[in-house]
Amino acid sequence: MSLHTDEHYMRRALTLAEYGAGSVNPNPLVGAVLVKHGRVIGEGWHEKCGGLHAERNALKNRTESACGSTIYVTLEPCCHYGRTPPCTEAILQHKIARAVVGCMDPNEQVAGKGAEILRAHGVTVDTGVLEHECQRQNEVFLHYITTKRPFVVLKYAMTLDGKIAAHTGDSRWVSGPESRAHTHQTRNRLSAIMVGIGTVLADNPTLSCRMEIQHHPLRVGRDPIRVVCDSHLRIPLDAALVRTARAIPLIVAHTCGSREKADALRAAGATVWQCAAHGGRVDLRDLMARLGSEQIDSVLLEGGGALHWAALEAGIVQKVQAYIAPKLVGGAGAKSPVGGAGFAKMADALALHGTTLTQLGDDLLWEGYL
Ligand code: AOF
Ligand code: ZN
Repeated sequence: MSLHTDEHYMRRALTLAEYGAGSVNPNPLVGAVLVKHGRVIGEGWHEKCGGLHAERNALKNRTESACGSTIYVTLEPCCHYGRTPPCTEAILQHKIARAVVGCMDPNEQVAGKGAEILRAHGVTVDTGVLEHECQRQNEVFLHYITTKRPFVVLKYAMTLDGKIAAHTGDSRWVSGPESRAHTHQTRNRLSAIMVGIGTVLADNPTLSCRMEIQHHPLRVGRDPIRVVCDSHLRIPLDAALVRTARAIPLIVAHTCGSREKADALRAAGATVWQCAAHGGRVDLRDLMARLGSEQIDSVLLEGGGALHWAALEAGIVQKVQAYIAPKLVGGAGAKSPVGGAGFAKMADALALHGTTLTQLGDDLLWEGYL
């Protein structure tokens, strides 16, 4: 089988894996394609956490015996009993001859053992096909399974002159419709969305996922859990976030709010966490540890500037998504995406690596990793 053919089927497996976006967390996105005599005889993906793995779904959907076939799978097949039995057993039972793997699974229960077991039973295993793409698709899972902390994406939209709002605070809209649709795809993909109390008081957002999800068979997004950093519990009981707390989970993280306010928020359906303090504010490392222990594998950080700086300073951010709109709004007092004290020297600035640029309508999306 040529490398070209392997990459072709792995690309198909990547497309299938993407259909699980929004439903699999904290599990990985995984796609699988079964190929026999140059024909696809089965396809599947991991549809939801707790459901069948991609390999078993591809086998379930097969149109003929998988004996002697090749399975293309974006992640190393598992070999452990989790919520579901090992995929390696299914591969062996069905006498699959070859497994082509995108990237390895660092879950310590798997971590190379899946491939090893298959090889020990005579299955040809080739690894690392479109490895980089497969790792990027599962950046959330790969981070969470190894650190038990959520993968944090810092997201903002700014004008070409670096403002996230006019000097009056008006910010509807900085970016264009294509960028905003893209943001909703990300809200669907990540488990939680986090803002500071300043953003809640200024914009009264709902932080839901309102857009149709492209590349998804059902085309509906799901809402991320909302998290607000609110040291003094200043969030109004009639804030949109609180009013929708029974329908979409809301976590309010504070350090020194009153017990009465905490009780009132709980009565409205919110979850209230008292967190450790760091410089008088919610200790973000403590908060990330708690979110991680609640199976929240990812957080989209959507403002404001003070929280962004605190998050960068605490070292909890993995990825930056900056939407840049070709507009100039000016204003010495107009806010920029990252506030706080800032670094004194340009040489100290945080540099992103692995950057990509995507054009979305007239806007540019600049993504990179810290
Ligand atoms: C695969 N294919 O489609 C998935 C894998 O609780 P479980 O049974 O769903 O197991 C979850 C673990 O299994 C997860 O942490 C990851 O290591 C692996 N997920 N593996 O071969 C799949 N979803
Ligand atoms: Zn599995």
